[in-house]
Amino acid sequence: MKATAVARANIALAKYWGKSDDALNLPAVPSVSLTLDPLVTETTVELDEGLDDDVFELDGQPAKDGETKRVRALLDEVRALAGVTTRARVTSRNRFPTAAGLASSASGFAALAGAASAAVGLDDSAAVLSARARRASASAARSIFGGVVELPAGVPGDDALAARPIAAADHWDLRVVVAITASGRKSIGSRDAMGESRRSSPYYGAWVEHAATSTRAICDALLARDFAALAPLVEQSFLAMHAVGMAGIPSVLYWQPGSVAAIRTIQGLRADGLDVCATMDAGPHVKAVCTAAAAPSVREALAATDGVLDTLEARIGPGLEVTRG
Ligand code: 2P0
Repeated sequence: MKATAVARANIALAKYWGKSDDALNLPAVPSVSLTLDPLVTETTVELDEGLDDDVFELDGQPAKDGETKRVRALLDEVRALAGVTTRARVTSRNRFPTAAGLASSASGFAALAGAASAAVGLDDSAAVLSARARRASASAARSIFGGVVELPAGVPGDDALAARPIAAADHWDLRVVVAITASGRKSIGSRDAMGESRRSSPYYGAWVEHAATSTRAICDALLARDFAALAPLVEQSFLAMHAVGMAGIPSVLYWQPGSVAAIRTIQGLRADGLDVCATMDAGPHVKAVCTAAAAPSVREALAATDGVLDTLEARIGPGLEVTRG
């Protein structure tokens, strides 16, 4: 009645932004990501007859009510399937700085899905765990798998939607150098921001329409290990996502001066012949995706860029690992 799971953060090269079904948390567009090492969340779920309610501790502190509610929803789902009513103690630790702008919700809900299922005695497939993690946070569906992972767009009502691996972690030795450009919490969370985009951005329809073509081309470039083809497509995906948000009312503008400076550094390195491109998520930090050979120069150049406070480096890693007991 106790299990521990480890899952890793992921970074989307083709971005998820917008939902086709809010109740089932289905993405309106397909996305493709790299699972990242060593950006790990470790989560233990232990059923405890002595508890009146679920308890969720995150990084050594009692979690906020909103976070506990999302955890409880996932626990309720697995308890109902297993015919169990016992409350659970959930302990989760992020082994990476949450300020790095690499969503801990992805690794967190992937690890929770794995640990909760094993703790109640279910023997779920990775696809079932991915669909369960998706209901909690769509990017978490991708962190169930290692390597290069695709989450298709969801058809409204399709509650079985899961991510799927399209290449193993050793397919291509890519690195991700994160340039941290701000401290503190971001202005608006991605869930609210993507909702605003759907409601009020004039570019939302074009974004959704273009996503299938764009994601297919990004998958093809990844599978062919074709960096020259990949780089402009990855930058188009994040720039289009941010443009959609910026054009909403209220506008969602995550960029800081250091974000623009870091993008210019990355594009300058590419013009000089390095295999590197930029991407950004729902925050001000810039992530450089590059080959292993380019990584030392990329990190050095970003660390020397005005407005970049710190850098960290990740590589492609494995999927969910679960231990019972
Ligand atoms: C992504 N993001 O593809 C995109 C790019 C942020 C920018 O997935 O509402 O926390 O929980 O499904 O998964 C962040 O969104 O949103 C995200 P919910 P989630 O990585």
